[in-house]
Amino acid sequence: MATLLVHTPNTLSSKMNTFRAMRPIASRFSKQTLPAYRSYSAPASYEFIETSEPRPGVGQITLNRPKALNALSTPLITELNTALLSFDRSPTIRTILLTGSQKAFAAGADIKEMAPLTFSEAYTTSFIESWSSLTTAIKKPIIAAVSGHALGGGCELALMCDILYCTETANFGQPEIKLGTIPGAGGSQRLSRAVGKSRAMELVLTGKGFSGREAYEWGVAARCFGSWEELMEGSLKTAETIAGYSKVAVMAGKEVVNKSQDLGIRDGVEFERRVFHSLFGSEDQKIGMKAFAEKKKAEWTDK
Ligand code: CO8
Repeated sequence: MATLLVHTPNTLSSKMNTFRAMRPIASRFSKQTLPAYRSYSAPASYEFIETSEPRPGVGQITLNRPKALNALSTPLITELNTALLSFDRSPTIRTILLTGSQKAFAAGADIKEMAPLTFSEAYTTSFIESWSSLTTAIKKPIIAAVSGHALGGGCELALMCDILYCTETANFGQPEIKLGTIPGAGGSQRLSRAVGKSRAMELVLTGKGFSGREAYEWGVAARCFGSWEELMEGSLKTAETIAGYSKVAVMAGKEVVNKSQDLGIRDGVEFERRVFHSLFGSEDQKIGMKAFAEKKKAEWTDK
């Protein structure tokens, strides 16, 4: 399997077609072929990431390209997309944790890979389009645990996740301006929504970094922690908490919050109410409310 997952073809167009490439691979992970627990702990399968199941229901992906501070190369992103999709399809994984090392979440897109790229190559191969597939293809919640550098594409990758936790000293930023370019994976859009136009403009146009503490104070991060150990423990705890709820309700919760980023308040509230109504058709709504009334722990069926 390792040779299939480490995707290093010669042509740029085949390199960029990561999302198409990962489908047949991910489809090999069928319910029949995998054991029920720790089914996705297959560290030997990947070269640039590691996967594990550190807590019941929690799938962890660790970016692991230490010599390049986890710079996001196409092969790394291919592996990341493959791992995300297989966790998303897993019957046992309920929440995903995405992290890097203590030193670097990711120091950006791989500058050495991008340097020779021409406009026509980037345009005709939709360069990096599939890098954002986690925002559309993955239905389970993704928590980003960020320590160290989260720059350029690394910052954008963290911003794509559903919940962002970081250390106080994490180093966020969109330094692309220093390389003669601009953010390309949603940084200008997601940062503007998170921190406001003026602050986002300052960050994008100066390339100035911001700390994990600032990320927390500005609302980019949900929480910040004093140490790497606390970050990982806090992130795992939250992941485990979410993994303990009904899969149906969690998926619906993610869907409605994400819709708020696309819709105006009136349409958003309407959409939320429709999804809320639809949950009265789930078994878990009956189970959850009955368990409350009977002062019992709900045993979810995910139906
Ligand atoms: N790309 C490729 N290699 C990198 C990158 C990168 N982004 N960042 C670090 N490296 C490599 C270095 O070249 C070096 O390799 P080598 O040992 O072979 O020379 C190794 O990692 C260690 O780096 P440093 O020696 O520079 O380590 P320092 O601790 O001195 O500095 C920094 C750490 C400050 C993080 C520094 O490495 C740096 O400034 N890196 C570049 C940061 C940057 O500009 N990032 C933005 C890139 S552009 C981008 O991300 C566009 C986004 C497009 C969309 C992406 C979608 C997900």
